[in-house]
Amino acid sequence: MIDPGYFITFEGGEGAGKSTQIRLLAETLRAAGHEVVVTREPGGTPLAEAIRGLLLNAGDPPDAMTQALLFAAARHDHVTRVIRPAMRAGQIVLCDRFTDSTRAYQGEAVAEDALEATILLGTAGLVPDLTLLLDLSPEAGLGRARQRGAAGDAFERADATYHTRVRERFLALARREPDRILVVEADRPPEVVAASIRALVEAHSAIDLAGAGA
Ligand code: Z5A
Repeated sequence: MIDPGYFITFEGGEGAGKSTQIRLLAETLRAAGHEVVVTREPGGTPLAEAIRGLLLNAGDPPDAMTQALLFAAARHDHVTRVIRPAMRAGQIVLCDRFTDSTRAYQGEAVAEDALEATILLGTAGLVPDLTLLLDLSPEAGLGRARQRGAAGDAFERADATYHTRVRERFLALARREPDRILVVEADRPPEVVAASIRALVEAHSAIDLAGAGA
């Protein structure tokens, strides 16, 4: 059965503006009369939020395969309890990070076939309808996060070349799946980025952004 809802994920490096843009798109969609669920990964359920705490606050981070398995466990709980039910109810789900983050971050150290196996188990086959990749240099993104006063989680503390390779892996994923993953230049003022995102959603989905309430 095809779910009547729609699933949009936001991806990109640290500080790229994903949370900001999800909030702005959710406002636009709600004003147009849509029911919207905003969620995030790792997280979105009490169990997955607990796993998030284990992963992001680890003083001695586990190896990448252990991370991938924990992300998959968190994701399975999130997909089955939150994302799928919302889509069955015809809602639009906006999710801050999803499987492409696993590919971009854990893909550094886990072989592709093993990583894809964890992803398939975690998602039970769910693939986003649309993914917006907010592309920004790691220097700019980490600078924004530091300005905000973030303490820096286990991933942020990785060296700058690691974040550059993460960015390259995200862009390679977009080249591999150009119909699903759309690259958005994130080094522009938030309202300009938001306008680009609205235009992309209008052009690449059947979602009506004008709606009765707009
Ligand atoms: N991870 C993984 O390894 N594998 C996985 O499968 C998954 C995740 C799912 C989760 O971090 C970490 O988990 C992540 C990868 C790993 N680590 N890293 N790095 P997170 O979700 O907590 O952190 P984040 O995604 O990097 O969130 P963030 O720092 O909050 O970034 P953001 O949501 O993209 O940005 P923002 O909060 O909207 O904006 C950041 C600041 O910039 C803020 O002060 C804004 O006001 C400002 N901002 C936003 N937009 C702009 C523009 N356009 N111009 C100027 N300033 C702006």
